[in-house]
Amino acid sequence: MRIDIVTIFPEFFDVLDLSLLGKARQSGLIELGVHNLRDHTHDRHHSVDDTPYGGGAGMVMKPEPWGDALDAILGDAVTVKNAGTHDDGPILLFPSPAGDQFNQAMARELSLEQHLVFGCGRYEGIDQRVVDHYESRSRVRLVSLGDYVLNGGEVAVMAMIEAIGRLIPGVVGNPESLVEESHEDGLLEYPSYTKPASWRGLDVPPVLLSGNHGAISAWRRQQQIERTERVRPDLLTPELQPPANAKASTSPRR
Ligand code: JCE
Repeated sequence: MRIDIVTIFPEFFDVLDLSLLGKARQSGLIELGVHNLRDHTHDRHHSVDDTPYGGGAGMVMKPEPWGDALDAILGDAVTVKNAGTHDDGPILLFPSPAGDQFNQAMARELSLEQHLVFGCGRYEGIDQRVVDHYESRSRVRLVSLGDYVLNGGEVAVMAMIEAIGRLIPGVVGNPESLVEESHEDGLLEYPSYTKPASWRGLDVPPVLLSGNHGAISAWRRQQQIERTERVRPDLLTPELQPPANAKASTSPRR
């Protein structure tokens, strides 16, 4: 997978040299390009922002540097929208509190793509025409990490790249550890324990020391269900959850 990021803080992404994602880059599973938006300005002060039309607090990111930066990444690749395959050109992703909420299903879908391009906004956001323009040239999605406001898209992109990157075959050493984790089966994970069997007066649940693998599986499943009922009952009522996207929806097309 190729991932490009446009940002005014390229150093932010230096940490992607580390750990699992760093190894995936060294082995060529993930190809990463981090681009400084200011390299696509043409004025003496390398301005990326300006005052909002109509007034209001704060500044808005100017469209021209975004256009130049994204054109340089997309090239003149003609993209066919919604052709239904995963090789219809790059997907442009803009973190935004107004986006669809990012989740494990979205991470799964995006992990199948060949090319993701992330645009990191700052200030009060990016001139709306940037999204409007690229929607006519490629697939564009606004994505939100959750219902809180960040100062810009960088932290959101970091989280999404970690969630997506670990789903690419070969990035995580043991693929079984992917299946067992929270959200992949719609339930939270069971509690985990390691040695010692007793610590500060707290004992590991005896069933885990029993060697009875059937009993262990049943106990873990029960723990998952109880935990999910207690802290995330919404996960147990799928009809209350919005579909991850139109394609994944089981309801008939309108
Ligand atoms: C961002 C800002 C809206 C005023 C670019 C915030 C995503 N889940 C998320 N929370 N926050 C974001 C996010 C993403 C990109 C930008 N801001 C700040 N957003 C209104 C200010 C600017």
